[in-house]
Amino acid sequence: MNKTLKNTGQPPIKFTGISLSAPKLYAAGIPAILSSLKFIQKEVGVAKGFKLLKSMNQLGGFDCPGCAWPDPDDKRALLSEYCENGAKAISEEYAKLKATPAFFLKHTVADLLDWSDMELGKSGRLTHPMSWNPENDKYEKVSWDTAFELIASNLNSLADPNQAIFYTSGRTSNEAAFLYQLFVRKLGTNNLPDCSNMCHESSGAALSETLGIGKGSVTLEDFDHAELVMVIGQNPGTNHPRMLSALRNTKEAGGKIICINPLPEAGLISFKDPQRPLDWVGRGTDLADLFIPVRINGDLALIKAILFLINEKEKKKKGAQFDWEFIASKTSGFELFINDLEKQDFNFLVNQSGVDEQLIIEAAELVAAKKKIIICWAMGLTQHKNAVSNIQELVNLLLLKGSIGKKGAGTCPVRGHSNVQGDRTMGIWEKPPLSFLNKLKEVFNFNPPKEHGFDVVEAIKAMHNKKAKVFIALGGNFISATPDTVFTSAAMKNCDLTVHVSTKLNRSHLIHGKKALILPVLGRSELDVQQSGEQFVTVENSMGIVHSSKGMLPPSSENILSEPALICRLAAKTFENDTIDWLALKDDYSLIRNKIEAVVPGFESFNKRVENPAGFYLPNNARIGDFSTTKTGKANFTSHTVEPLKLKPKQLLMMTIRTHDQYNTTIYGLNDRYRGIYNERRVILMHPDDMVENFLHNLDLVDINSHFNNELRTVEKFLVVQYPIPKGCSATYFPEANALVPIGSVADKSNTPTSKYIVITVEKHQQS
Ligand SMILES: Nc1nc2c(c(=O)[nH]1)N[C@H]1C(S)=C(S)[C@@H](COP(=O)(O)OP(=O)(O)OC[C@H]3O[C@@H](n4cnc5c(=O)[nH]c(N)nc54)[C@H](O)[C@@H]3O)O[C@H]1N2
Ligand SMILES: Nc1nc2c(c(=O)[nH]1)N[C@H]1C(S)=C(S)[C@@H](COP(=O)(O)OP(=O)(O)OC[C@H]3O[C@@H](n4cnc5c(=O)[nH]c(N)nc54)[C@H](O)[C@@H]3O)O[C@H]1N2
Ligand SMILES: [Mo]
Repeated sequence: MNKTLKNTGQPPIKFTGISLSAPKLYAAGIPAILSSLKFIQKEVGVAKGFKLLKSMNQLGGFDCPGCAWPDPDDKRALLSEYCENGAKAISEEYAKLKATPAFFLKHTVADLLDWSDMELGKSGRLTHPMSWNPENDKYEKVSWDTAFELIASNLNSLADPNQAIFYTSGRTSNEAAFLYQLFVRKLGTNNLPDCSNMCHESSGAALSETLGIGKGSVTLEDFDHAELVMVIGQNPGTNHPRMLSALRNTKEAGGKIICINPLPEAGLISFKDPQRPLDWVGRGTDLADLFIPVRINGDLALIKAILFLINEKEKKKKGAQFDWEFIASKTSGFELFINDLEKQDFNFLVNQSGVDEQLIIEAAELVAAKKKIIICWAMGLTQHKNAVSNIQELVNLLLLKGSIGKKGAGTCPVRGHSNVQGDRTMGIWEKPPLSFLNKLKEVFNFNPPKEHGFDVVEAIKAMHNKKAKVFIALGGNFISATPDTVFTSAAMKNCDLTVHVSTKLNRSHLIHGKKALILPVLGRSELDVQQSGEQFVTVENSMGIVHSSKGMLPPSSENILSEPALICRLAAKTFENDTIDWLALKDDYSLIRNKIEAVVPGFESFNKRVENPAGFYLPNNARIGDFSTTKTGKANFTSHTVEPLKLKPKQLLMMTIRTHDQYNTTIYGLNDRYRGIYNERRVILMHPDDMVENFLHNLDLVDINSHFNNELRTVEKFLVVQYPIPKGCSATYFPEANALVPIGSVADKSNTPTSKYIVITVEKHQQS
């Protein structure tokens, strides 16, 4: 099937039998518990499943491989810190089924390309290192030594180390990440793209410039003290379910919540806490005091309009709105900012936000009276051309209110992968700061390269034009997660060698270079025993707490390695007689932590402090109101222009979003329960008026064209689903629609693909 499609890296077109119901108005509750139990029973089995849940996110247990939302610092009741999607994440990781060499013997790569993403993942845990044999188009078992020799000889024969690319996904532990970047820099390149480049890179860029730290400033406790929490461009009910408890705490302490999202996501409206049986029968907690259905990328205009109204109020009564003392002592650039704000045309802003003026007035009223504000955001803000501006405009709001560096207030970029923030701290970054490189030099006695490396988009382009020849991925699913699938697919196939360090089979293993390896590793839940005994690793959550994570179940196979061991053995093979004793580091992870302590600020007495099972906070200048790390030495106001939306007739904006049954490219199931869309992923959510204008009915089959500059990209056969989405906006699921995200369409400054802003037209599919 789909002969021409499947070699382009896109999932095959298979329809699974859609059914629809009304979108849900609350998140969690009994359906969430039932759904978790179903997954655990099916994928892991009851006994092991219960053992897993008991240990997940508990003090001394292992860190949930799902999202990066933090756990409470102190009390954690049995089973209390799991959520439905955490249960799915762990069931998916510790699967009963195994993708053994016998499995690969049965299926050629060409055959596997016909499998859906869900089917690939459900083939089970990888058990042996595998090497692709071009003669029979199958992956075959190899020894670890052979695999390492192949990689080492390819790396050592490159004319320039910058011809190799080393991707990282955000599940990698601190220990593995630190070793990996050390290996890569010792080799001589900063080509360390990571999933962050597609995720919160825009947040990092925006916050570093304005507040002098690329991370958020709040702690979990701040939610108990906030007068107002704004949740913008984020779907916590699905992607960070444990965040709903924090929002509930805000409400119970008398705080207000504003949600800004094109979609009325269930978790934004109301929440029934699975840990509170009384909630199950009642209404639960109403979360949003105000829900604003912003147009896709209407946020900058919307926030500016709110600030405009607040400034008008301030002019009437000085000091009622702005925190003048904070502005005077802590910030820079206020005059420029306020002059620019006063010049704005309010009606233009209202118009560009796509929101009724009345709602903006209500939002301004809610913001007006408050001085302790937390702003949370995720991909709905970061994956736009003007993503950095979006976030900096939010910073402007916080600065006007003096709402940062104090209890109950601050920035909360809600991170995705469970250790994506830690990986950055460990140096997984194509643009490492000089201070970090100098420390590496001092501690390890070599000259790390200073030239910046490739980020994700640049890496794809480099492989496409054959400047890069070796691609190695520590986790992740590069083909399906990156933009412009057809282009990226051609890029990967250009490589001489592609290597994937993975737990499960995915499409990136099937769209490969001239030589290809799959190297299986331990997951979070598994016991990691090395020469010096049982090991644990460490991770950093969304709020900068570093803590240990220790697996407890027997490894899925005796032939798999831990990530740290894999990197050490590869390094030892690549650099013979190296000054770094890689094999000793592998035997005892506390030695790796000593090296981290020597290089990375904030990790003093690392091994000692991590003995506290709740972990420790890393230093955070914004949290304590110290902005001396910015260029001006103060927190910076910034001014941003709202570009008017220019669409041609029939063009719509499209965002690519996650369903309730997936973890990025890992598809747990086919239901998007909260949105009432069951058993199908190939859908496009549309406003009824846009359907009428295009002569479309519910469940019509359409092709979607993406228009960027003069380029045209098309995907075929999506089912139209009428949905409460603002007119002119539409939504599809990631990764099915990634072929529509142009490689050239990226955010200013962060170079993040604009996965939430794709200009499309739809047309009825013509049966050929
Ligand atoms: N279960 C589960 N958990 C996950 C993940 C997962 O796939 N599954 N992924 C993890 C990762 S890596 C990440 S980064 C996070 C992602 O977490 P989210 O950012 O919540 O994920 P998305 O599905 O991309 O949803 C973006 C939300 O932004 C809204 N949105 C889109 N465009 C706009 C816009 O222009 N303006 C506004 N205001 N809103 C907009 C969408 O309607 C949607 O509700 O979750 C993490 N946690
Ligand atoms: N269109 C569109 N594209 C997007 C997004 C979007 O919203 N829209 N979101 C972007 C975002 S926010 C992100 S973060 C990226 C995600 O990009 P990635 O991180 O590259 O993708 P994942 O789907 O999370 O990776 C899943 C694979 O990781 C492997 N894996 C799982 N656990 C482990 C482990 O413990 N160790 C190792 N070594 N491997 C493991 C498994 O083999 C699994 O198949 O996608 C981005 N792409
Ligand atoms: Mo992410």
